[in-house]
Amino acid sequence: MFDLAQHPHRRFNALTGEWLLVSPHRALRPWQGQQEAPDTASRPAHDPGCYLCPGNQRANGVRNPDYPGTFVFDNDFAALRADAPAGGFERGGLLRAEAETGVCRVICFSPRHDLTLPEMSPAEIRQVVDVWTQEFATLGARPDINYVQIFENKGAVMGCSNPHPHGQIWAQRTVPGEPAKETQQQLAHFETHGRTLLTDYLAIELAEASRLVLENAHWVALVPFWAAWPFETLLLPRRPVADLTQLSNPEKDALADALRRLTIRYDNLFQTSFPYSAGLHQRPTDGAAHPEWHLHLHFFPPLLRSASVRKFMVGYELLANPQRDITPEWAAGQLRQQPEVHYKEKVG
Ligand code: H2U
Ligand code: ZN
Repeated sequence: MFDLAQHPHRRFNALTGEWLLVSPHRALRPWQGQQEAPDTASRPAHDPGCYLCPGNQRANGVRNPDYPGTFVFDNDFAALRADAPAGGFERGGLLRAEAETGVCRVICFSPRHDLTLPEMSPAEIRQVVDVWTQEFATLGARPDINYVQIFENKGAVMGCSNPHPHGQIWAQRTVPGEPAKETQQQLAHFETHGRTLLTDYLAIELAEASRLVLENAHWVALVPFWAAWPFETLLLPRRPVADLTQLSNPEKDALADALRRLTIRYDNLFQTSFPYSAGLHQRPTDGAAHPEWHLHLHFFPPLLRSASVRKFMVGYELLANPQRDITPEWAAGQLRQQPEVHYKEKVG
């Protein structure tokens, strides 16, 4: 009898149209590999050497204002530039290149150097949601911007260069690979069923309940059936909206609440500042309404069984497709068990 919890199988990612391999029995294998140093450093509220703290000088010499809440600026080392020359390159149909233009921004979530999202208040996180919304609206309205990617790298293991709470925005002319795949999958579903793919997916997950992590009036966080990273989650609104600007005030407050509670659970899981790359997926800003698009947030955390053991995508994953050992259902159960009071608050 086939059992999702025990037997090797592959799962379909309905959002991207790709498959992943799940090997539940491998979770028991001994670990003699590399150990990460957990992030236990205590930080000052203001670090004179931090290029994101209020009043400090950045790498390009500009001084940050004495900002009281969030603060957004153009990335001084932007990967995309609005004024890059147009043009392209082609050889025999196989070597192809196109000039790409865009804008990169950095968002400080808080003036406090020592905080992270789970340690901020609901009202402070709501300010972050509002900045994301404004930036999406302004950048997305530009004729030269057809996609706005908002994301956060958290923790040194995710390549984050600075512990000051911050995220980034890369906005560009073309729709990049992941949102392009999701557009295709969501469009196909919407054309067939007249409802968004994630509306129908959420109904199944609410009925099954085994992969749910937390809920509030407007949002649900769950470990997706097709999760590739150990504690990967998807945070999605119950109402099918295509982008942040379509959210009501109560929905934005509820997003802040869900973000806070989810990231607290992450930190509590291994009693550490839990590293991840996370971000929003929203409709392309190409002028079309995109009713097939159902906005959502992905969290991709690398930690596997403790703060010191992380997953790498190597070997089979690089050459074939993603693979995981612990099941999404087991991971969801672990996250469900976590309290929603931050562990630092408990001891402190
Ligand atoms: P991480 O989120 O991966 O740590 O990146 C921080 C960004 O901040 C990075 O893209 C930018 C870097 O280019 N940055 C500035 O814009 N100004 C600075 O003075 C330093 C870093
Ligand atoms: Zn700082």
